[in-house]
Amino acid sequence: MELHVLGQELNFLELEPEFSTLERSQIVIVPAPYEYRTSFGRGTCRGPEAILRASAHVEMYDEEFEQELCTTAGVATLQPVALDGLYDEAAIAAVEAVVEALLQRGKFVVTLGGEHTIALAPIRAHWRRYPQMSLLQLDAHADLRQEYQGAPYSHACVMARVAEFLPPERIVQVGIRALAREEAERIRQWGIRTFFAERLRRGLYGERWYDQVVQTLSSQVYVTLDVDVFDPAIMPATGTPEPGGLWYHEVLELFRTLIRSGRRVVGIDIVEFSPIPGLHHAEMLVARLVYKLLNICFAAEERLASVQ
Ligand SMILES: [Mn+2]
Repeated sequence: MELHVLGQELNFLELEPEFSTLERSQIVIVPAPYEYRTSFGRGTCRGPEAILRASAHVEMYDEEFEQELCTTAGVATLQPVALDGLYDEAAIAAVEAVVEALLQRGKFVVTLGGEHTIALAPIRAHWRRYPQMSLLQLDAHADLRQEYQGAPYSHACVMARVAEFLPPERIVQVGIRALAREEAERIRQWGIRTFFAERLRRGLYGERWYDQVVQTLSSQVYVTLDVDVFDPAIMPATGTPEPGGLWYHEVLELFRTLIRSGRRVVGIDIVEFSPIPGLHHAEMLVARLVYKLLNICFAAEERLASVQ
């Protein structure tokens, strides 16, 4: 498969060719601007481009790990996957083929959506490569409806589609605070581990809820992060914002806890970012998040222990 990267003026972190060719880079960003069945606010197809544009203002140096990961590991950014005229399974298959090709080359892949449905593509590709993996879903919504408005490929159903191939007891949800009765029943029936935002705030998972979450995960973890997991105060730019969400530092601490435990993140997608023109803090949050999560995932366990 022919894969083409974006040039310096458009790529993640505005990286020079020296640090952003496909051959040299360990990390590859895949923009997947899919939008078909958003139900409330629209615009998530413009998410990847806004994230990449904002990333030009992200510092390459990470003060926590005292490194410039982008120059040591290299980060390539692919041209957006061409999704015009492709819907549901056809769009998912197009992105899946790209992620598959990258995994075959041994790359660490970050997929940028687009609506949550498109996460099915990297999840399936990673699951084939890491059949024992757990799936960590950071989200305000359970996304476990069998169908939504008659569509089984709605963003509100993505985890129900995942549960058709990945054993549902390996799905771990964090930050959930809006779900339908059928989804609550499915969580119980299928044995999905769900950490509700409200219970987390009430201390029902202990003071360090991060540990409780991490203990439910297997040694290889794929992460699907819907930006509506964040509180709308810091992340209003998403189709279906819900009050009472997580804070930026909490999501980072969850990742640190995960890596410190010796588990490995095998891939990440970040979906449902829907830029609001002129609202720079939201796009900066996602751009910083992508880079910071990479820094944490690429830091050795000992490194994390020493900065604890
Ligand atoms: Mn979602």
